[in-house]
Amino acid sequence: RTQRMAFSAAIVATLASWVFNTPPRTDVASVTPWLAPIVWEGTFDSTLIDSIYKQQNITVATTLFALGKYTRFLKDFLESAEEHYFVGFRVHYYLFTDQPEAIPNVKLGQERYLTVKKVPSLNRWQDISMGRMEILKKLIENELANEADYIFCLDVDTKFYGRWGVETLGHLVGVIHPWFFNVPRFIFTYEHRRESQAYIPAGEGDYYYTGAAFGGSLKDVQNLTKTCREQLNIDAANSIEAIWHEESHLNKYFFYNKPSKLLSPEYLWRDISMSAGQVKIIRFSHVAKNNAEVRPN
Ligand code: 2GW
Ligand code: MN
Repeated sequence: RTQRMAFSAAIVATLASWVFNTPPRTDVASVTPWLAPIVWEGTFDSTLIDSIYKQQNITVATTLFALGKYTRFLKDFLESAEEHYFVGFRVHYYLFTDQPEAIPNVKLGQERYLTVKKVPSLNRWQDISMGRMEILKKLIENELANEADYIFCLDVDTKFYGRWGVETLGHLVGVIHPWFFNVPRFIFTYEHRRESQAYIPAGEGDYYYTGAAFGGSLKDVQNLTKTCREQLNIDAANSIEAIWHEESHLNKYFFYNKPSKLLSPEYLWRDISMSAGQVKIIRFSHVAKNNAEVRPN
């Protein structure tokens, strides 16, 4: 009976939002306290927003790292991205790998480009994970200036299952981590040691953001990668490593530089079988992986 009531409440809310222009989602916050939108299914009209961005001739750079055994994730990532990610818009993937010969041959659509860049193999996973900020900063500074308008930096052990489109564009864009969207702040796994540059005082912070997806305009993401890299270097010099590595530094950056748009966990789910009421659609998700098998020792 409660289920039936919830169902009819959802229908009434949808009808009301069409007829009276009322907010479509009342079960989630769709705006932050600093008035940045939080993108949830039902908060935007995809046809309308596509038509607005269609007039702008934009290019979205998308960076990916696949070192060591992580090249095995590329096929699913690229094939699913071609199906769901900025469909109808110009996308340029920049793929960093230590094995260009292991890149699968995926057929890309019109106005979709892939540039493969060889990087040295790294064995310490900390170097792979944290070296990304340095490489991203250099890519943006040296190559992207006249090549792209926006950039997204994504983990490769992932796959698209639904639309990820122009509704995600903004100056500085963070994605709420799927484990922390409906928990109190004291649960957030920020870095709480003062000695680290990623330090956030207990009881502070806004949201807990994932390190697996972030983006924005070139200028804003350049500043983000530059700052995170500097802070990571200071930590390295002091022999301290933040609890969740560059994700901790990203969270510190977003605390002091508020994102202009947030994406709900629809845009980075953790396991396709994990369920939650507010998440009506899974657009992008980490795939289940056997860490012992894919990570170097
Ligand atoms: C190897 C050993 C241990 C951890 C990672 C790696 C590794 C990572 C690798 O051998 N090859 C490689 O290409 N990577 C790249 O780094 C790849 O793009 C991968 O998606 C990304 C992050 O590593 P991942 O996906 O194993 O880490 P997660 O899924 O636990 O990610 C979260 O935490 C990380 C920091 O601990 C990052 O912040 C990441 O962005 C988060 O999603
Ligand atoms: Mn990952």
